[in-house]
Amino acid sequence: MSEQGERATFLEEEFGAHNYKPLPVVLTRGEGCWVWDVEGKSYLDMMGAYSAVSHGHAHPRIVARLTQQANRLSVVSRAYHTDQLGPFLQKACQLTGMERALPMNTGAEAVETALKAARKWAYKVKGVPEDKAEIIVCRGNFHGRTLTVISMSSEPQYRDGFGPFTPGFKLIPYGDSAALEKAITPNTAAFLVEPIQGEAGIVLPPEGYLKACETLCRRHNVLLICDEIQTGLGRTGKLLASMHESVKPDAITLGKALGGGILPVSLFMAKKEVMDVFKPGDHGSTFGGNPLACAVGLEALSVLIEEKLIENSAVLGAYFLEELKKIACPAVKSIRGKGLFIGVEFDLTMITAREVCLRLMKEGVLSKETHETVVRFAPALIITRELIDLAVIKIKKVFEEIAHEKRK
Ligand code: IF1
Repeated sequence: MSEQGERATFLEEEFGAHNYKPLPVVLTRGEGCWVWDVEGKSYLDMMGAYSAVSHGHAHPRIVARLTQQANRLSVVSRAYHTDQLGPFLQKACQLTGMERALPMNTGAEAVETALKAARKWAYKVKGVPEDKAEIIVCRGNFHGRTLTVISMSSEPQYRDGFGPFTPGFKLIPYGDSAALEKAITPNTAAFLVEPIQGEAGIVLPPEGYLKACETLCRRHNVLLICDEIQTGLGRTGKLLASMHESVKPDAITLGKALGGGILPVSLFMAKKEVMDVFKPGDHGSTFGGNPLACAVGLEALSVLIEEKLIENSAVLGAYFLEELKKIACPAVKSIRGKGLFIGVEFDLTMITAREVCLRLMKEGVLSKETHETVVRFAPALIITRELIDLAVIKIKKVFEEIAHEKRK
């Protein structure tokens, strides 16, 4: 690594918290599906910041809108109206079919907002006794890193040393609607679920699972809340992953790509009956709904539709998945995904996903492991067939190298 790279990593090590273990690469520039390190080496970004860069790096329209708005008005707080918030919320509601939206910044904040709304709806509308509301979530969930959100987590590392935890959550197996029915009580406020579990390793539930959960929630007057922060905005080949089964959640959370690959922008969205439990002063955020974020968010939604990124995700995602499945490698246990949301699971007795990512990095492909066994591929939705073919050549080289080593 160059002196510049060494210095950058030293400063991160010396002055930063050690809450990540990044791959040994120092990035300095990004454009479209490409990023460059400080030595000038280019990489295909096949992870897209965990689906936050669906529009590609430095999308011209989004950068232009960002610059224009930044030179006009960025942050004024919600103490006043602005000319950017209403149009952004309207567009988001029109596209998703939700009736109302509450703007926040990060995904975890949108999830926290969802939890507060669900509990307040349980007390004020459903009639659950005060402080008795229960929220059901799935084992293997990932909804963010705040204390209440990790209180719902089944992942020991995400909880270790952070107790005491927020009460009121029930964990059930993912993909099992009978388990949901068994867990529902008269005090159940909501069922919060990822349509496809991302962090767990791109885990797809059985066909019809989400639809069955929707039916159960309706029958028992339980809110169905889909966390679409990673699966939403075209990532799986539909605007929302819940649309694959024509499921209409009572509420959703959006984030990541909503910020156009540039800013943190998130939304909690819901039907009026749920959102209207919030009265002035109940909830808020300094930066939530700031005009700069709204301008970028609106442009991100417009680009998503006008550049047909959702359709591209469906078509090229299917193509990418098929190409990956053609690669023979005994260390690969499974290849799964929907749209451009793909995970390759490796046999840990043969190789770790991190080792695979290191080898991919040397070939000029950037990805990231999850839970030691899964390499995720979630490139920008602007990707072309040519770039997928280029990525497949490099991925194939690494997978076949591994196959050769393991056959010895
Ligand atoms: C990390 C992965 C992890 C999310 C879903 C809410 C949030 C996320 C479905 C919170 C965030 C990020 C967090 C980041 C790595 C990445 C991630 F699944 F995407 F790969 F952690 F598992 N709901 N996921 O996926 O959104 O507050 O981060 O904006 O924490 O390391 P956030």
